[in-house]
Formats: sequence, structure tokens, C-alpha cells
Amino acid sequence: MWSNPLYLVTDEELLAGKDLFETVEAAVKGGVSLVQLREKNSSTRDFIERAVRLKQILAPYGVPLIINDRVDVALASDADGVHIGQSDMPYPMVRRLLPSGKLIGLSVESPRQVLEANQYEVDYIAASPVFATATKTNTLTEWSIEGLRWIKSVSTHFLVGIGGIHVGNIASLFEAGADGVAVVSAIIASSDPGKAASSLLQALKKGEGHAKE
Ligand code: TZP
Ligand code: MG
Repeated sequence: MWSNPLYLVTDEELLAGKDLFETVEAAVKGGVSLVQLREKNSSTRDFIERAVRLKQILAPYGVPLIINDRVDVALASDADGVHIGQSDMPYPMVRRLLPSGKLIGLSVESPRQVLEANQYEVDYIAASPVFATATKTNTLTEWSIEGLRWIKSVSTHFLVGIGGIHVGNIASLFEAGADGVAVVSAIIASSDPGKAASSLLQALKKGEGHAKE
């Protein structure tokens, strides 16, 4: 859907003192093609300010900005879309509130949620999590590569994998049919986010090659 299938999701804590904006821009230079701003602890005002600034930084690269959870923040900052989970605002309401053309991503954590999402006009679903991860622990279960393959076989949507992804396993997601991958710690926690992104992209392209064989 986007120029390449590597997405970045931010995490304030994992930055470990690095600057959010510099980190995201370095990752974009390294090849990330979509950014989700995920703020779990900031005030609404800080969230909006970060979104507005990030949007300005990403615009010259043509990289869309997605806002995690908060439709109001997405609207206020004129971001490119919203990513919702199963306990956030329900999809039909998000669809009604967002102007047409804005993107909606939806996390799926169970087979029932995957099938239900087929009734929704979402731009992608995110299999959450593919592998166990310390970055997010309030999830139902791990999909694993087998689960990802099952989702691909029944879902009508663009499929993104998230959770526990690194250079060593990113290719396996594409072999299983993922259309994109989203990472947090593999880039955000790196001391060289640009290099981390380009290494992931390189490893991912090997998987894409396999998938087409
Ligand atoms: N949703 C499902 S897993 C996850 C989110 C936001 C965190 C993924 O983080 P990491 O560090 O890439 O495992
Ligand atoms: Mg959420």
C-alpha cells in the first residue's frame, strides 16, 4: 500500500533519552514508509503538538502519519489516519468521524476479530502481536507465523504484522504472506535508528523475494 512495507510505531520510553523527532526522521531516511505516533502517557495537548510537528517533518518525505487510539488528536493535527485497537473507539464511529481519504488501521488479536474486520473498510489490519514482546503485554495471545498464514488465507485486508520483529525474523513474516511489518523497539531503542531501519528493510526484501518464488 505504501512505498515499502516497513512501518514505525513510536514509544516515548524506549527512546531512552533520544529525541523523538530526530529518531523518526533518521528512521525515515533509513527507509520507513509510514509512522504511527503512539503516546500512552502524554497530555492531549502534548500529543497534538507532537503530531503537528511530526507531520511537518514527514511531509517532505511523503510519509503518512497515523495517530494511535485518538481520533480527536488525528483530526486536530490533520494527520493521515488513526490506528485503533479492540478496546478503542469502535470502527463504525471512527469511520463516521474521519473525513474520507483518511486511513484506518485496526489491531486484531483473535480469529473472531479477523473475520469481523472483513466487514469493515479498514486500510489494514495489524496481527497483534505476532511474537511476544515486552513493548506491549496487554494482548490476548501470540499469532505466530502459523497464525499469520491463517489470517492471510481468510482476511480481505492488507495485513501488517507487529510484535517482536527484528532483523532475524522479519523475512519469515513475508514468507507467511504479510504485506507489511511494524516495529517499535527494533528501531526506536536502537542507538542508530537510521541504520536499524535500513537493515530491517534489507532483511525484509529477502523475505519478499522468497514469497514470490
Ligand atoms: N501492538 C502489538 S505488539 C506492539 C504493539 C504496539 C508492540 C510491538 O513492539 P516491538 O518492540 O516491535 O515488539
Ligand atoms: Mg489502542
